[in-house]
Amino acid sequence: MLVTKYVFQPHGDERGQLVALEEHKDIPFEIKRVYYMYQTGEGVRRGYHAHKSLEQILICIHGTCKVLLDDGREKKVVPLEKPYEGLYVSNAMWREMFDFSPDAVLMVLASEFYDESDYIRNYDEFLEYIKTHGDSSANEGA
Ligand code: T46
Repeated sequence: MLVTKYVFQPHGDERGQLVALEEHKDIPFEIKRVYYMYQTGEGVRRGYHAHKSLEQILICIHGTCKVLLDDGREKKVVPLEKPYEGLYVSNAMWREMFDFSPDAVLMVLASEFYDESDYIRNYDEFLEYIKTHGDSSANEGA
């Protein structure tokens, strides 16, 4: 499984750091939605789903967390520890987010508006979906 982590350009000066993200330039899709999670309780694990078509970039802009990626054949755990790093998560990829530090803010840039019908929330259904739809097309060559 290919894991794509983007390293964004921080524009630092004596005042501090600034990261700017533009769609189709720093981010490989049109950004239709931004959401973020914070005050995640100790020991909480979120996600437990895949998406049929949604592509996302996960950025832990404060604190740290980990993301489990599972393409149905292989699992990888990716730590997110830098506010200038973004993890690309393709469609047809099971994801779980965990090990949030108490100060973690996980921001997500998404290629589509919120649509509950795009979620696959059952792992067996996910494996079936992979079988019938083949590999994640969005992840190929990423
Ligand atoms: C994903 C991972 C990384 C909305 O109303 N609009 C939204 O855009 C989102 C993302 C969520 N919600 C509502 C739906 C639920 O009632 O917020 C509540 C929590 O969402 P959910 O349980 O889906 O959160 P996670 O952390 O399990 O998953 C989220 C995203 O939903 C998902 O697309 O890839 O973060």
